[in-house]
Amino acid sequence: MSDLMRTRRNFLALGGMGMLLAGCGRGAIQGNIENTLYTLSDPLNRTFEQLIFSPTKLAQEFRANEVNPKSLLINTAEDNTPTVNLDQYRLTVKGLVNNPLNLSLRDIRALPYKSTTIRHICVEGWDAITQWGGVPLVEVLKKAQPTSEARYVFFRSADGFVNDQGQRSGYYETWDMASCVHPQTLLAYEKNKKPLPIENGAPIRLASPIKLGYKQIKWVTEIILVATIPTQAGYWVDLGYEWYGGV
Ligand SMILES: Nc1nc2c(c(=O)[nH]1)N[C@H]1C(S)=C(S)[C@@H](COP(=O)(O)O)O[C@H]1N2
Ligand SMILES: [Mo]
Repeated sequence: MSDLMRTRRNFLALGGMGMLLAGCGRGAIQGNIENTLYTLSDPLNRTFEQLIFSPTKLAQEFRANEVNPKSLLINTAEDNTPTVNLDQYRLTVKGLVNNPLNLSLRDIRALPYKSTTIRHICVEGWDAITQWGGVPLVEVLKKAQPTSEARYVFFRSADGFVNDQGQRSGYYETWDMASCVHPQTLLAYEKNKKPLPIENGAPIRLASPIKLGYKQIKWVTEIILVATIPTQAGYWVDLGYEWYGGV
């Protein structure tokens, strides 16, 4: 982990969250989520049905000539790029849904395609204007039909590694439903108009302009709809990073 990451983590750990947020001029939604979550009515407590009919503010998009392919650095925990057999690959969607899914790459490519050219921001101090193509996550969720209890979406990925205690672990993330149904949040299989390279998360990764880099989980294999944020909320989040991870 870089010094920047450590500094940020220590700062957050000092309990300066409220001050920090006030200083950044950001709303309470990015604050101490554990304390504020259940008192906020908007938008973290809203159901999928309510959210898909709510107007959304779009994030900035860029022109094709603003893409700098070299600026997107590969950032993989433990440098552990998984091997994924594309023929056997399945994306499962389960949990609090009326219609669990088990999608092949063909199934995913048959869903509505969308392209976004957005800025990816990593907390390690770099950013990259990148084009992503894929299916809006909301389209997959619509097919799965979240129940009225579903509030968060947990993602599991194919990369794995062994931690200090010798336990095998993998990258995982949890997002709030509003960010999942955001029209610029994609399950991407294309980067800069080419098939997504393995190191960037092929066959499927999350790509969204409204969340920081560590929320953009690569090699997604499982999407599980849940009612509350799991104790293991995210790989970096469990190491001290802010859960919401908004931009
Ligand atoms: N599965 C998985 N997803 C991940 C990571 C990871 O280590 N494993 N790293 C995250 C971080 S910190 C960033 S900045 C981006 C980097 O994406 P890139 O490697 O395609 O540039 O992926 C995110 N998604
Ligand atoms: Mo990152």
